Parts: sequence; C-alpha cells; structure tokens
Amino acid sequence: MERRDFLKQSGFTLTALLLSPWSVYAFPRREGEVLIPFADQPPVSENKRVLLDWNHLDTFITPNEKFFNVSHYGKPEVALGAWKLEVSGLVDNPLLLTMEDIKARPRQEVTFTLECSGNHGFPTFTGAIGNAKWAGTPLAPILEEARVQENGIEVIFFGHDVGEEERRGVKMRQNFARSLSLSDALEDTVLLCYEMNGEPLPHANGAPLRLIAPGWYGIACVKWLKRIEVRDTRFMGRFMARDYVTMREEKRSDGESVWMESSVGRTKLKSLAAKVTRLGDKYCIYGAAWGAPIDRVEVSIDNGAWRKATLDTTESAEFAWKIWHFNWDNPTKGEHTVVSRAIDTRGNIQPAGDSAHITGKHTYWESNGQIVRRVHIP
Ligand SMILES: Nc1nc2c(c(=O)[nH]1)N[C@H]1C(S)=C(S)[C@@H](COP(=O)(O)O)O[C@H]1N2
Ligand SMILES: [Mo]
Repeated sequence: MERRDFLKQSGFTLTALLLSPWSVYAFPRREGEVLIPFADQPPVSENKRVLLDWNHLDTFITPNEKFFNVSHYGKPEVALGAWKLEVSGLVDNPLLLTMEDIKARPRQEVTFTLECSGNHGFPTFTGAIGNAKWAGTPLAPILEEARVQENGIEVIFFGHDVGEEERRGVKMRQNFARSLSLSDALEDTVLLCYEMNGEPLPHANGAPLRLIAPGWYGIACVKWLKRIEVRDTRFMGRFMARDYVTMREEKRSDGESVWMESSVGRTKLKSLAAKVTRLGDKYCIYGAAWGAPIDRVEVSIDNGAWRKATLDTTESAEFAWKIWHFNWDNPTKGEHTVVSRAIDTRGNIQPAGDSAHITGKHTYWESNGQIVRRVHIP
C-alpha cells in the first residue's frame, strides 16, 4: 500500500473512531468472529417488512434503510410544495408554518430508540425497533408562540394518512391521530423532526415532518404531520382508546380482580440477548437494553445465577438503547437458554415473562417481560 493511501486510511479510521465510538467498540467485528444464530429468530428474509434482525445487530445507530416502519393507513403522498403545518384549536395565535419556518427555528437533536409497543417477543414480532439520531425543532416554543388558552389540556397530532373507521355503525373517514396531554407535549425533549441520522427524514418514517417524543412508544410519534390541535377534552380516537390499549388483570390481595385498561404510553424497561458469537474458543453474548435509564444488565444461562453483563455504551444518550456484552466461558455443546434482565437507575428490574405483571396482561402491547432465547452450541 502507498504510504499516502495508508495515512488516508488510518486517518479515516481515526475520524470514524472519534465520530462514532459506539459502532467501533460496541460490536467489535473482530477478525474471525463467527455468529452462532439464536434458534428462535425467524428467518428475516421471510418478513416482507423491514424489521431489525437482532442476529446481525452490529451498530449503535440503525441505518435508515434498515429502520423498521409501521403505517396503519398506508403511506400518504404529501405534496411537499404545498405542505404547511397548522397549529390551531384553543390557541390565541393560530400558526401556519412552512418547512422554511420550521427549519429557521432552533435545531435540537436526540438519539432515541424508537420501539413499536407491539414488539412483543420471539418467535413472532420483535424487530420493530431501531435507534436513530433525530433532528428537528422543539415543540414547546411553538405551542408557547401559539399561546394555548387556559382551558387547553390536550394536544392532538394529526397525520396526512387517512383511514376508514367504523364504530357503533358510524363510518368515519379520519386522519391518523394521537394526542399528548398539554404538560407532556410541553416537555423540552419533544421535537418536530425533519432529519434522521443526518439525512432528510425518509418518506416511510414520516417526511416531511414527524413528532419525536423521546421516552414514549412509537405510536406517540405521529408521522406525516398535518395539524396540531389544542382541545379542552381528552382525545379518544382509535389509536388512543381502542387499539394500543393495554388490558391487564390485576389481582389484589383481598382476592378482587381489577381490570386496568390504559392507553399505550411511555416506554418500559426492557432488554434482549441479540446474538452469540465465537472467536476461537471464546463465546460472547451481545444485547441491548432500553426503555428506562439503565443501571445494569444481568444474564442468566440455563436458569443459572444472574451475572453482570458489561455495558458498552456509557454515553449519556438518555433515550438511546445501551449495548452490552457478556463473556460466556466454556459453554458445553448442545442446547442452552440465555436470558437477560435490565435494571434501571431506580432499582426496578425488568419483570420475568411468567410474573403476574406480565401474565396478567391480556394484550400484546407494551410487552417488556424478560425474553428467554434458545441457542445451540455446535
Ligand atoms: N401518521 C402516522 N404516524 C404513525 C403511525 C401511522 O400509522 N401513521 N404509526 C405509528 C406507529 S404504531 C409506530 S410504531 C411508529 C413507527 O415509526 P417508524 O415507521 O418511523 O418506524 O410510527 C407511529 N406514527
Ligand atoms: Mo407501533
């Protein structure tokens, strides 16, 4: 190799190291490292949709072309030239913002792991998650500029996508919509985003503009934004009050059962063993933990004692998943189970899959139980 080329190359490596330390040391793609796929990962090629393939998780940031997408009413074509965002309802100063107006406002970024609340476990639906660096402008100053009236309590986000709903014999053509309470909408982390991983927001992920509500499940992050409306009543649309409603039977000590129905909300503490690799005779389990501020992750093999994993991402990216690894010394040949549990900074432990909290839940949304994985060591 020419010396100049060599310098150029090492220069690149150094730049890559400085710019994205995670992708370099979180998953050292070490020479000769072999993937031992989990036996319960369905072949991802069979999925027509783009979903995260945990077996091949090897970067902290999920590239845009590998980022999952969910759309309940198809992907609407939005005429970019004519696009404007309406801010209306119970406000003294209704706004009509162009993309130029929005881009002229202060820019804010957040690295946020977006998970669909329907992401409920192997062997079915687990890949509806990704971690991206989102950029846009904070919502709160826009609401302040619109001057929300005293009786405004709810902020509804309408998308451009439209679907037909029927309820009690009434047919309704309605836009996709979700709401946040005014106080939740005013949190300074909530953004209107036009950029994803340094690129213009892809159409599938909500271009030209989407809501990013860090710390909330994906359903809150309304794509293809059309209108933001302030109201004086709770919003009960399909995606707030019918779908994306968790039904849980809570047994009290006095024997009474309390049925709790709640709208999918903030993310829940969760972790997953993503893949096993072998380098020579050394085995390693890699995984991720997210949904709450992570203190530590522990791993249990074949129902053995919980042992501490090493967190590879120590950066203070509050809303991003943490990547972890666990050195698995001398596994015997044959079948094994691997399970991880995350513990948050307040000491909460990710619940076991067979705990009452999880088994009392009769819907699949917000499933954050421990996920037992199966692997065959050849
Ligand atoms: N307008 C609109 N926004 C939407 C949806 C939708 O169907 N329409 N789906 C929601 C759901 S259920 C999820 S999980 C996230 C997915 O975001 P992504 O497609 O960028 O991954 O978008 C949310 N925002
Ligand atoms: Mo979702």
